[in-house]
Amino acid sequence: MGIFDVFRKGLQKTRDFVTEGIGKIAANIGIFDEDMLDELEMLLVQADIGAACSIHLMNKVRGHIKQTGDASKEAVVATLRQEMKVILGQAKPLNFQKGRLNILLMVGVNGTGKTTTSGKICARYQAQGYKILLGAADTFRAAAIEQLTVWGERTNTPVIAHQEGSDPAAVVFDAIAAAKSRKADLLILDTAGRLHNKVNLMDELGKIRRIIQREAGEAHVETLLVIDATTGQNAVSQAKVFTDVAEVTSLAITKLDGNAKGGVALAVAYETHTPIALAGLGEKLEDLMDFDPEAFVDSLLPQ
Ligand SMILES: Nc1nc2c(ncn2[C@@H]2O[C@H](COP(=O)(O)OP(=O)(O)OP(=O)(O)O)[C@@H](O)[C@H]2O)c(=O)[nH]1
Ligand SMILES: [Mg+2]
Repeated sequence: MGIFDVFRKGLQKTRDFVTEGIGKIAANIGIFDEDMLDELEMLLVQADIGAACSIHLMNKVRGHIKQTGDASKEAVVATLRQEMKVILGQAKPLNFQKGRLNILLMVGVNGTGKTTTSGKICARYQAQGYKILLGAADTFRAAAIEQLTVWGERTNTPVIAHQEGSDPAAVVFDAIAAAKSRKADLLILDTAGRLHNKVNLMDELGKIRRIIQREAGEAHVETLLVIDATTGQNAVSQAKVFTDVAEVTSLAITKLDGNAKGGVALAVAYETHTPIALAGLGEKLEDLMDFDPEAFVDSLLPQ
């Protein structure tokens, strides 16, 4: 299945909700008046696109109608599609290069799919001939370390781990030393994402970043924020906290299979101004694709 088919399947619920809603609103006269535009705005919010992003989209729609005088359903849908693509931006996949040290720092709230996505990314780049190391910098639970170890075994990749409760920054220190001495191309660092306290989170991630800067100043570093698409607007507020405290370079949206609230991808991209690099589409090793903004919009709101 190509990404378009996967998106079409994953976003079916959201698509049906939005397209049926628009059809109903425009059913009588086929053009949008002010009340109908308000209804459309509500519909977007209900589709988990988020209040701010929905208001922004509708401002664009209203502006376009004012400019062209065209309030037809077709014109409204076309403007929405166009502006959704602007929000998602150009496709921006992860940008690693073999032959140098790349470090990928995985961040995000518990259960969003950091460890699973680490394993998937490991498998993908290994297939491209990268020499990879995994670092278990989520030392919060023993199970977290074990889970990463299982992915290491599955992909035949060494895992650098300390004991449960140890200092994540120390794991990062050792993992970088190992990556350098083994001349690894890619070090993937799985972290804990407890969000109990923004200050703690900032301290922990800040400490990890300082170690990376000090010990691997030459490395190409990317910070991938993992977002669970089934958690709706929670995902949006989490994303804001993480992009505030960590230097997030791109997003991975997971669980776009299943019961995804697909509109969340738009809300998160709008609120964080951060590109979505990856889409998680299941629990298996191969269920990872580069995020494709065009295919996403085509699946969410077909012309
Ligand atoms: N359906 C589906 N499930 C996923 C996807 N990605 C991860 N999962 C599942 O989500 C659950 C949590 O994934 P983890 O990778 O353990 O998440 P985590 O962020 O590492 O969680 P913590 O270590 O607790 O912080 C697991 O049951 C995964 O199999 C996905 O793209 N689709
Ligand atoms: Mg984990």
